[in-house]
Amino acid sequence: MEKTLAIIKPDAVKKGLIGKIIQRIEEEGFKISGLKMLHLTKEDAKAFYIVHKDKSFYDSLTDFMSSGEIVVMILERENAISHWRKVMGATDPALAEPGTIRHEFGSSVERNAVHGSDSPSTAEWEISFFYKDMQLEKIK
Ligand code: DAT
Ligand code: MG
Repeated sequence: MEKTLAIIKPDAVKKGLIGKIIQRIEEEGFKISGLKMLHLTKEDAKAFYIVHKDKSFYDSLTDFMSSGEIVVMILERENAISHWRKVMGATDPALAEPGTIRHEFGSSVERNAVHGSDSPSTAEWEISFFYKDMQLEKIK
């Protein structure tokens, strides 16, 4: 089964949406094979979003992502990567389709409630960013 990395971002955690988002994930047929809550430092957030280091929003995005608790999950399903991106909706909640998580719960392009990997190589890199080899052995 394909795996992807999902994050419930600080805005959604602060709004008390962890339960609703996890319920949706399970209803969509994902198996949650890793789950933890953590609070990224600014340095952690900069490392995770290094691909965006030259973007104008990098500083603000990494401030936001280190502003509170997040919930990090490994999701497994057939076509997990593309299916999770479909359930999340477009990056900008204003453009996200009704019924998507970002349409329902996002409040701006930056505070868009959830993250999802965008390709198999990104998923592999993002999963290993949060889960070290020893932990991964245990959830195979
Ligand atoms: P996605 O999260 O849909 O994969 P992305 O990888 O292009 O989107 O950007 C990563 C995050 O950066 C995104 O979830 C929110 C933030 N972001 C993207 N574009 C932005 C913009 N124009 N202004 C502010 N934040 C932005
Ligand atoms: Mg992305």
